[in-house]
Amino acid sequence: MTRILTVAAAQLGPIQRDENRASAVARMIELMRQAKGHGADLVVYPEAALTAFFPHWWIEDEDEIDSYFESAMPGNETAPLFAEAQRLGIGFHLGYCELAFEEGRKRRFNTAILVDKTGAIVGKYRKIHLPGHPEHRPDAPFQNLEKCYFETGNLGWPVWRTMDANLGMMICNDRRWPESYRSMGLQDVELIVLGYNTPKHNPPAPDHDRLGNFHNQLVMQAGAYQNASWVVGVAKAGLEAGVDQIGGSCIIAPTGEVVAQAVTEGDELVVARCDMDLGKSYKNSTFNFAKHREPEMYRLIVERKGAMGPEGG
Ligand code: CDT
Repeated sequence: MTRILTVAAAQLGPIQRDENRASAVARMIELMRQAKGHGADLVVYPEAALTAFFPHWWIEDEDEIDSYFESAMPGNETAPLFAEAQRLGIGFHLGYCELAFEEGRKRRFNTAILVDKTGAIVGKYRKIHLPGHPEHRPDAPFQNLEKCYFETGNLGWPVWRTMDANLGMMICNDRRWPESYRSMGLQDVELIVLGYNTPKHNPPAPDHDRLGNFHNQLVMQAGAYQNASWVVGVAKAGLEAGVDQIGGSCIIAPTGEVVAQAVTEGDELVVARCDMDLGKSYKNSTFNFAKHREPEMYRLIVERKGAMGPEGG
């Protein structure tokens, strides 16, 4: 019997600075209802989906910083999203900014959760690759202060068995790094979901700007193919508080092919029926890790020994 998971990528257009969570959640619920109409089992929302992407601004006031974080999930404002998902019998993935009290102190993470069709949180991931810079750059057109506002994620890359499939998560910048995919590929992941907030302009390297959409797709298609997994990447797109962000939310098959893609920079749903067994032939042939992968050889190469003899290359 085939294992079809119908997945909806729920791209969000910009959330402006003065838009409250209730409004953002209402937009997400509208997309969730559309997804249900398409027979979706799982809806994937963007990174930090509840507010404008505040790491683009320098904020000094601690209370103001905290106001962009959730100290409970679900909390008062997100409870309607959970209730609707439960009513519709649909799972979802949500990126948000998490305020935690751990090890006797306040901690802030860029977090994502996986919620099953009963409304239960079955998985949590905290972003590991935090891009940008920790210090205020007053001369830059906008900031990229994730290193200032978040701690590095401390939960690794687990893979969860839920909805009859092996699911994993990463967040935005993680998608540019092969080890994010590989860590889950080694756990037989079948579907990786992620959200992103990616400015069209990269102030430290403006010559990369023309390639923003290409690189977005390149890394996710490569990660999907090399690990024989579905990858679903979902943007918060468009002009948000003066920062223009790419769209291009897409659903990518384990073949590396894009099977569905958003065409706007606003709220938009794209849906695909994803066969969770589609990656099997790749996992059993080209990417049979047990047969063809030689971790010991990689270690020797890194240590500049190995294939080229004890003198190194
Ligand atoms: N949110 C996030 O991680 N954004 C980064 C911007 C980096 S600029 C190349 C991203 O990788 O999309």
